[in-house]
Amino acid sequence: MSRQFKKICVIGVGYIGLPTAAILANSGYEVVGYDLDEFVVSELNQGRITISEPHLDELVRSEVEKGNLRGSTTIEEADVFSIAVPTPITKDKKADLSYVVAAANSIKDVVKKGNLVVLESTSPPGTVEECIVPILEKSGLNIGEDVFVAHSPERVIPGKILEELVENNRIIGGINLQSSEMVRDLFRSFVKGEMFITDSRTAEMCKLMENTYRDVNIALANELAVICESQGIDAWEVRELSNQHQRVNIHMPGPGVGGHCIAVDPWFIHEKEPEKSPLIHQSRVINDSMPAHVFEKVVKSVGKKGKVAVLGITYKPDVGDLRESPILKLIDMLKKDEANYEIAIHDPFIKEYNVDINTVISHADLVVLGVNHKQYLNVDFEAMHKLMRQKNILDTRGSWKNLIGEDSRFHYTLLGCGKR
Ligand code: SAJ
Repeated sequence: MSRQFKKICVIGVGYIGLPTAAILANSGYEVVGYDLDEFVVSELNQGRITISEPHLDELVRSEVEKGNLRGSTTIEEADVFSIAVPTPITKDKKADLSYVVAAANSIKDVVKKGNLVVLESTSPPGTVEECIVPILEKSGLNIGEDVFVAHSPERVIPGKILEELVENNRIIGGINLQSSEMVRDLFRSFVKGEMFITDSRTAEMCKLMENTYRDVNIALANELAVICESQGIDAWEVRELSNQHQRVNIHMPGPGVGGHCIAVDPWFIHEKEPEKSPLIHQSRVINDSMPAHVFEKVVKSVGKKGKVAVLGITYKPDVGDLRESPILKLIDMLKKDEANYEIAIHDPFIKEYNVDINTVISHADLVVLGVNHKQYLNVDFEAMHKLMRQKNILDTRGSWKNLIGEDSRFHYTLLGCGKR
């Protein structure tokens, strides 16, 4: 625990703020989770969590019981303010910084000499310098001398947040060296990874580029998939063989990119430099076009009627997170089209759809594997075959290729494969 700080106010107790608050509490600090959402705060004060993340409930319950962590709907004085609010995207694909602005405004009213402000939320380059610092200056304090400010982007992956908060390397971009060093001292209490110091603009760009790197690579894989479908080639085989080369890492094609990060962050770069980011822009367009591509495959498989059973609707495997899920977009298309589909959904990670899989599959004309949850590797294909009306399978993840790809009793379509 850093001897410099005792009390930490985490602003925004959502996907990042809540696990961060719990870990800080567990590291010996007095932590207040400040959030405007009264329900979230009241649940927190009863030791309950409002997001789905493995092991977080136990940690939050125990820290609340020990009195190290509590929620509040009003901002309080503290030694450190950690901003972990959402930075959503507007309809015209611009960063909506209203939550960051609101957070900075609330800090401005209680900030004191010696305080540290850390922005964890993913933000366009320049947010710390051009948005947060000017607001904090209204407190009358000298920012950089009296109050220290840095950006240290969170880079944890949903499903492994608690583990990655501790194990991941951190980038710390202060408005000056002292700010960065103060964050490093704070993080030392729980971070086992390496910590790298830079300026705030660079830290902002690093985070955006990490997710953009993934997005561009996934777009390349998706483009390969579409090309292979018309060239009579299996993109999955191309990927497997090409990746034998030591300098090649082709990502996985799929029904599109979901989640709140990879599908959003590239826009924050494009917004700043629209003329200079055609590759980043085109990658977003390609990935966003994938649900419609899958929809066309549904129509090709069963026409515009019949029962479609969708297995897996979360944005990625083995998490209960639906944010920006491309499969939900596909389901919207199936519902909206003039077609007449009966849609049945199964997903073990979503309470509403954690239903009997046999009922979902029963009399289906098409089964779409939407997400490759581990559980779907153990599907009883004998039973599936018996239960289905027409034996059409559409695998959007390449998961069932080796299980039923060669089974002539099914009409198996694989996204990215032009061989069958
Ligand atoms: N996906 C593909 N093909 C692939 C890999 C992923 O289609 O080869 C799809 C997934 O199905 C999913 C989406 O991309 O729909 C994103 O999934 P993901 O697991 O790659 O990433 P996220 O969004 O869960 O988390 C990312 C992570 N960033 C990087 O790996 C660079 C995480 O470390 C970040 O903290 C997180 O974004 C964030 O909060 O920014």
